[in-house]
Amino acid sequence: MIEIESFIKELIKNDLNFCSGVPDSIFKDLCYSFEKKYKKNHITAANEGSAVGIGVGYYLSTKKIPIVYMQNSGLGNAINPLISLADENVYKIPLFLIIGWRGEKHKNFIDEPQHITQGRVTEKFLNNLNIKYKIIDANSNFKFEIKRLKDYAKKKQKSVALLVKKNSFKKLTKIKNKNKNKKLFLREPILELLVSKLPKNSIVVSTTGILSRELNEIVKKNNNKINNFMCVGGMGHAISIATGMANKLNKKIFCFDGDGSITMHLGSLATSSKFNNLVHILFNNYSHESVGGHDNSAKHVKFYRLAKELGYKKYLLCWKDEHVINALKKSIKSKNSFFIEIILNKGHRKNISRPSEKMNLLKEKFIKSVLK
Ligand SMILES: Cc1ncc(C[n+]2csc(CCOP(=O)(O)OP(=O)(O)O)c2C)c(N)n1
Repeated sequence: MIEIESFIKELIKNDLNFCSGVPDSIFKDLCYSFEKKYKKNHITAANEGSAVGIGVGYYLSTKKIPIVYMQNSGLGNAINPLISLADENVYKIPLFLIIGWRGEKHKNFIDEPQHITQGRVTEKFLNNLNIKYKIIDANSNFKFEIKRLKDYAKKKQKSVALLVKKNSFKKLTKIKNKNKNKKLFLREPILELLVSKLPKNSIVVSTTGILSRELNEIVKKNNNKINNFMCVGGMGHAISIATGMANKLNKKIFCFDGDGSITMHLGSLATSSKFNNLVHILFNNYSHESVGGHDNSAKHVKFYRLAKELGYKKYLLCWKDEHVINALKKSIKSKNSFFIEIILNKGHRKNISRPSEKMNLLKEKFIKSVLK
């Protein structure tokens, strides 16, 4: 396996002194090391397209090649600035991409449904984009690959990519990513509380990552008391799905969102806030917990205040059970768009199950109950 320290040393030796990206579980410890080692030369981006933009800005001010890192799910977000801005037919700005390969085909491993197609088309994407790439795994000669790609990017002024397989990097032994404020609660009991207080058959659209898995278990335990649609992919779009539903249905639509996800496509709130039957609940643990607990780029943002500016008519901040119960009650009665921010501790159970049913069947079941 590749030692993260040697890998970073090699990047720096090749004058790759700056990085921006969105964290990924495939190389979560590497993302930590980027935060720790690159310090001011590291910027966590709101989304992968924005990471490309930040990289372009770095190049324009230094004429040096930036590292842009992401999970392959984020390629879609990155493609627009990659091909319409950094591309060889436009400004010819070289980027050194490091991409985590979810959904890579293994003999004994099938990834989650949202990663299957993305995993299959990742190499095709890179080929179509005319981006030279190298695949690395635990046994790769990474020093050779980094140098070769970097030299090519510099000479041709074109972007290159390292496509990283699962389990390529050795785990770090010391990671301090616990959020120690014991007074704050964890998300799972709050989800349980919310499900217990929501009216039967409430419609909930839940965000990408562990929140949806926790909610899925809770809903099952409660005999499908609510109708939950899990936005398993399309990170950041749960609120837009809820908006599309709120526009068509004459009932309350709840969206359970995460801070990383809400940040990714924040502009969507200017649209969702116009819908008076929408209740947007943000579970803010200040981190991308699902992929390893890295800091979110928006730790300083007071989302409940921002929600007001973006048009939500009611907005509340909660950090205790009684706040949550009260806020939910008010939102259920309200005739206005409603935003609730819940401040949480980081942390989740290690054995939360994944949905076992086919996504398509879950969708059919969901629509059937919505239309009932
Ligand atoms: C476009 C895209 N980029 C990155 C990912 C990987 N990813 C999945 S969940 C997640 C973190 C979500 O953070 P947040 O919304 O704060 O929820 P939390 O993980 O804290 O529960 C990330 C980065 C993804 N699925 N899609």
